[in-house]
Amino acid sequence: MPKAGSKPASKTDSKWKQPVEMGATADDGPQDTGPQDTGSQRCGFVAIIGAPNVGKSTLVNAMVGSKVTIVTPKVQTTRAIIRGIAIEDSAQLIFVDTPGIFAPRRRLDRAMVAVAWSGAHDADIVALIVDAKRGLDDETMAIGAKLADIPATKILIVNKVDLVAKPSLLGLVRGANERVKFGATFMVSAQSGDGVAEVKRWFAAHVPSGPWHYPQDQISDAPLRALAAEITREKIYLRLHQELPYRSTVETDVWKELRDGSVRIEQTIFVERESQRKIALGKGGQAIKVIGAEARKEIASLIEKPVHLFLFVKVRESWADDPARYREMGLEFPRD
Ligand SMILES: Nc1nc2c(ncn2[C@@H]2O[C@H](COP(=O)(O)OP(=O)(O)OP(=O)(O)O)[C@@H](O)[C@H]2O)c(=O)[nH]1
Ligand SMILES: [Mg+2]
Repeated sequence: MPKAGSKPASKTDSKWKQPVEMGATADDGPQDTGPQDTGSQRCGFVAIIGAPNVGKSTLVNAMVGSKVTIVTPKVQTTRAIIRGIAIEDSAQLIFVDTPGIFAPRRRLDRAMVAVAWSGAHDADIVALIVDAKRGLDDETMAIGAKLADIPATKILIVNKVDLVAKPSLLGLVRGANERVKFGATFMVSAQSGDGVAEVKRWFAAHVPSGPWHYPQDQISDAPLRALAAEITREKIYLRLHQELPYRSTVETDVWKELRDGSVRIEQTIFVERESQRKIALGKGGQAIKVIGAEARKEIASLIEKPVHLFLFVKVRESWADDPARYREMGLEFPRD
């Protein structure tokens, strides 16, 4: 319930970091950090890690209670670290969504896996997410083996329990706990929300004591322009198939508030070849039109303003070897 006298939470107010015009600097510093009685506050970073597609981003959204990170049925959807913030009792929980960890080949893959591990190393608590149906496959076992290097408290979250019969989970849980020392084990369905509240309460009780890092109604630290680019990327992942989603990236170039209260947004979709540009556009521009319409609708509802979205598809053969693209995504550029 909103506190008497507190400002109404508006999505373009403090819940989201404000868009920053090109060239300006974002204010990342801590601001108004909630209740004055900071003595009883707890606050901590909870890294959500696991193999691709196990439901990490779905779980982060469920914990936050809002969509802060994109979700698709395809592997390798999340490419960088996305923080989603939630309050539980006196605790501020900063959930760190990470890219799925797998055996990387391309430079972009390596950057994604590296940032996922750095998220885990920087966290107060690391939650390993395992897909109940896939079980302890090679990818998850390899992650488990490397978890020993991380001193933080580790917990196991078995997700997608809606897809399997409960008794079959016992072997999975036992096997995982024999390999890694987990402080707790949970079974959830991030999609339906089953079991999510219980995990959240556990996190709230186990993050360190200390003042909150963010204002109490903030749910993400990502600039809106970055989130808008992610939303368009999600629509690409949902609409286009095979190689294309993995050979493309999206950037917001222009974010302009117009006098009539609407926002003009221009985004570039980079692809590697002319043939990919043709697929992205679709016959008579049909594909890009649908992607644009879906992204526009979602961005407009997110910022609660009318949006004019302009998408440009550009061929940039070596975008995946260009440090500028990595900077834009919030990734370290792997030199080798
Ligand atoms: N049945 C079921 N599906 C789920 C559940 N959680 C997530 N999913 C689905 O699993 C797919 C992958 O979900 P994501 O949240 O994108 O997975 P991720 O681990 O973030 O994937 P990457 O970012 O690619 O590593 C999507 O189709 C989700 O709808 C769940 O609890 N039950
Ligand atoms: Mg994800």
